[in-house]
Amino acid sequence: MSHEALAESVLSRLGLSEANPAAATGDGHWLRGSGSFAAEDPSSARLLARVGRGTAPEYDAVVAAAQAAFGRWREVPAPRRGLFVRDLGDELRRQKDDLGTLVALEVGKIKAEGDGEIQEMIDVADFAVGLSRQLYGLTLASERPHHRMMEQWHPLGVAGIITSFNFPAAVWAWNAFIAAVCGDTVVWKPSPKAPLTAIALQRIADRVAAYHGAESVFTLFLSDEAAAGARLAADPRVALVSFTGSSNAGRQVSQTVAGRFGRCLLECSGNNAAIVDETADLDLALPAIVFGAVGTAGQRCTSTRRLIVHESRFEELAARLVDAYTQVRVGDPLDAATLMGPLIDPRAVEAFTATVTETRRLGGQVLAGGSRLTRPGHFVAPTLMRADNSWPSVQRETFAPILYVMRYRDFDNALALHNAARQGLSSALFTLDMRNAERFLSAVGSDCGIANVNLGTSGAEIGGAFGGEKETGGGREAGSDAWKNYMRRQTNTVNWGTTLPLAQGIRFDLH
Ligand code: UN1
Repeated sequence: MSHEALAESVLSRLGLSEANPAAATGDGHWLRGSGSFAAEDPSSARLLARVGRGTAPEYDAVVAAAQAAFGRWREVPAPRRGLFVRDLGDELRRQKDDLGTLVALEVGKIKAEGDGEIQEMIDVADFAVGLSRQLYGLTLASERPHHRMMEQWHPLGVAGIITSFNFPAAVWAWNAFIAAVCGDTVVWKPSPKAPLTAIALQRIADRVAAYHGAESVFTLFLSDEAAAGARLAADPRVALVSFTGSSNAGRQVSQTVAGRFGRCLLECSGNNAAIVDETADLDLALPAIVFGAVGTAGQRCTSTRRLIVHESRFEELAARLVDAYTQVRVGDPLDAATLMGPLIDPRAVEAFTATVTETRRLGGQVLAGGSRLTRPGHFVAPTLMRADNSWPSVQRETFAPILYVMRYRDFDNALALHNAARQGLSSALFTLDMRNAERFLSAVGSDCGIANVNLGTSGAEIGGAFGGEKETGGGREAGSDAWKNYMRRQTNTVNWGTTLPLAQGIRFDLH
């Protein structure tokens, strides 16, 4: 089937039309909004569909619905809330192929990665279902006789989820599925560059919610106006704002949320590096580095952007990378032979070109790629450059497939280069030396939220807590105990005795 014919049939099977609504209150009602914006296919620059623009009235309707639903949902026992997410996960299993294709169509990631993204949602659903029976609190030892102290976790409120185009489905699931089992309700504000995936997912959620009395647990608000995210950040009805996007935007969101004592969960820019030491297995390192740098066309926050190579291995690895880069098939994301699709839009291509030019001017040398491709759609060549870690272009996160390679002499030097970045999301070391490996993972090693040995910087499993330090924002999402971000902790003390002993030995006798 041709790309166009496939697009048409997938869109119609997922309930998308030429003109789509702007917002959903999660109980089967959709709102049109005022005006509209375009959803485009980045691999052809052609219009896929139009989407309504949500404005203040639609926003208020959505938040009001989520707020009212919270009043009910928080009383539903957590394991029952889990059943809703379980059925959602099953629905995603059934529609994985179509949804994976939609992600590939809308944001240009290759079909295998589009499918992988839906699998990531299914994995989170499974995790959340298990979690729904494990929202444990502690029982603590009281210092007073005949007292019991414990900790409970209660639902928090409405969670606002702002997602980026690059993971238009999975990052919503990381947040929304965990929030839902925790008893929160959700307002989703997806990227205006990926509205169709959001609408398709909301339609599925609406159908499943109707079976479970979970109406308005998931709601959706679409807009291409920058003010939409700011409105969510400023809204005191929104207890938690989970933001994925650039550090600059994240800084704004977090300052606004902090100003009203709201809670914020940030997953901002990364500038991830991999170190290859003198003992590394290059057969293993090579595909990991190429997938990390070229996968999703370098548009993951976990993408490998800097490669720090021991001088004894530099020439060999550089030559093998150049060879691999020239073999990466760039093209239609729906073609099974393609390894790299387009960038998201013309602005991303401009940022790529400007960054390559700037790095060249600073003295950088292009080893592979370096230019945009002359074909319809927003395609660039996977690019490998020799560069210096201190250059401003290397210090910035450019959402494009540019990998900067640099050499080092001793491991101290490698670690210093590695940590000399403002961002701190993901990191990797390729080594067979256990001392280097352990040091990399130690308190004086990688300063990132994610540190891997003998695998790449991207492609984390959902079972771990995902997020990073420094300008990445400090948030942790998905697995481990990230659920605690979506709940409020309450410390309880019960006196089952007949006297009133005070803590800290204070005496207060009323005579
Ligand atoms: C992101 O780029 O925002 O670890 C998320 C990964 C994916 C998630 C990336 N599981 O690369």
